[in-house]
Amino acid sequence: MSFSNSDEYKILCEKLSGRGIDIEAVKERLKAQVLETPSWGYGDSGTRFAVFHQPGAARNIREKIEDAAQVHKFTGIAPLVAIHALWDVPDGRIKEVKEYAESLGLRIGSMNPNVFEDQIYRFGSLASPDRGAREKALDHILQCIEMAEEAGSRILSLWLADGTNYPGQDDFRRRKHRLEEGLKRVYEALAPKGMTMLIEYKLFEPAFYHTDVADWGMAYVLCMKCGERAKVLMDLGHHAHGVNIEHIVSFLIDEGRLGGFHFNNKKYADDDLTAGSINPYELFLIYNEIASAQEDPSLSTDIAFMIDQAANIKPKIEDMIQTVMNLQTAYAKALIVDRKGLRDAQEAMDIVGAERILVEAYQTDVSPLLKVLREEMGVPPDPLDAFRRSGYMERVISERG
Ligand SMILES: [Mn+2]
Repeated sequence: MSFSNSDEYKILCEKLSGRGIDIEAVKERLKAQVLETPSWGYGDSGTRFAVFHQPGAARNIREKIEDAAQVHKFTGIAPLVAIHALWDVPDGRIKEVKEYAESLGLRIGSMNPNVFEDQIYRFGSLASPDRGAREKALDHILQCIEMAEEAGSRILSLWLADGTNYPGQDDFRRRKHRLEEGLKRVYEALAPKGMTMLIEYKLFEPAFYHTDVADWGMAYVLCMKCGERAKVLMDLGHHAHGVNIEHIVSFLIDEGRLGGFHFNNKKYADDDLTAGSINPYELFLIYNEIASAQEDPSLSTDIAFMIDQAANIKPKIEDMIQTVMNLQTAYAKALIVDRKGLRDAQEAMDIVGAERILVEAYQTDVSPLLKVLREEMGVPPDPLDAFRRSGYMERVISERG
């Protein structure tokens, strides 16, 4: 029997029709969501204290791509995989990686330079007082643009570990000027190719006194100085406690400068936990801003929906499937918000009424809708359960050891 004939789906449809929701339109929008998983989320990872090895964890880029393909196979909405230049393609042979990904039904998503591991980056990369470090970083980023082009990737994601550890260590303004100069040179190389440069901000870590791109405002200013193809990348784990993330999302979308997300979740700092695992209501409120903006024809919502997380002890592929499912669930709930009712309540200054509309959508069990959606997309109704029963993990554990 098809899930679309189930009583639970019929009851949900009736309820949503009553709210004026077009359920077919909701499904179309859910089908159109494209998520990107990170290559680095499939290999062994850890904290600064220890790396606990997982049986069957991917050991190279081919295995990472194989694992990413599993996430897409079971969810149907994660066809992109992000590449970390030095970790994944140290020899620069991106064409082979691209072809292998395509043979498994994936495409290369964002290209991520690595300007934080080499010893020369001790005092930073593009903002470093060391000219040699700045030049090395710039050379590498320019190479990444070439690789991205070869890979068919449209996005260069820049995260710089630049910052200082002690007051007085370096001059804030001089660092800012060096950074601006470097970013402009990157932008000049990338914009004519039609690519987008994303600038990711982070409050602290690895630097502990100051970070050169510490928040969205600094990233936004740097983007404005480069040009319209430079946009802000928001990693959900890169804010201070209590920061209203959905407000930043809304503000940046309205300014046309929200370029992408790095989805994950945090309890304390940049914890890289499963998206939606700690604060699912926040994730819903973020998607609520996206869904609302998508319905405003005056706004462009060309946003890259990327995941940036690494499960240190949770099984990695299951973690990624869980995240994809949590993102899809949050989006589905955001799409069934009664927008007209919400606007009416806001205009009537009815605080309780407005909040109830959001909570009603958030508390709606959308699983009957997602089962029908997945059936229509030809993927299992419960991707996680299906993956567990597929025997994939058992096979790679025996093959990879
Ligand atoms: Mn990130």
